[in-house]
Amino acid sequence: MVLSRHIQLVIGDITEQDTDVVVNAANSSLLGGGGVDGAIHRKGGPEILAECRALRASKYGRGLPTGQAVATTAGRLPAKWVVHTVGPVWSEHEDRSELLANCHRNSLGVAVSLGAKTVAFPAISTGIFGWPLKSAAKIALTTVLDTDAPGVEAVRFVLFDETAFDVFSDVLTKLHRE
Ligand code: AR6
Repeated sequence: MVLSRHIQLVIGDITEQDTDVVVNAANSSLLGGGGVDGAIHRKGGPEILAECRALRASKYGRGLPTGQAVATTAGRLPAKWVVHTVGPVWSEHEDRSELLANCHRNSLGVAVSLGAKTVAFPAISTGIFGWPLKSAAKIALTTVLDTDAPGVEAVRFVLFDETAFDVFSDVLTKLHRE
């Protein structure tokens, strides 16, 4: 584990982050939705959707597969880029953890290719997609700590409320003790 990587946990709104990259909890269509996705397109403006449409018309004609990641402009957001990734929908019957880990790995990979130094993640899949917070926090934090991402100096998890913040804090504290 790369415990030296700087991990920040904050309560806040992903659209207000001044990191180089903000990660969007998108869906395969790349054409918007609710939650984080809705907020990013609303506040970032039409330039983001225009680039998403261009991606659908070219490389991702069938949509962005779950676990993968792709960058667009951040439009009017303070960040430089939005990296869109598609989290798995929670299932009680099937273990989709690897797909959730892939979202984090692949988003960091895209951030590295952009030359980003700072990356902000929301708690992917824990809203509309229904993933239990504690499990999502373990997967997100261990994956970010385990992934080699040259040039990325800080990864910030932006939690929407105190409950999510407390869960991520507990999991991170336990990981540092292991
Ligand atoms: N900033 C930070 N966190 C937020 C914000 C915000 N502005 N808004 C919500 N959250 P979700 P998912 C939290 O539903 O579960 C969309 O329709 C929220 O409390 O945004 O991956 C997409 O188009 C939760 O903890 O993403 C997809 O169809 C977390 O962010 C689908 O929802 C993620 O919630 C993706 O669902």
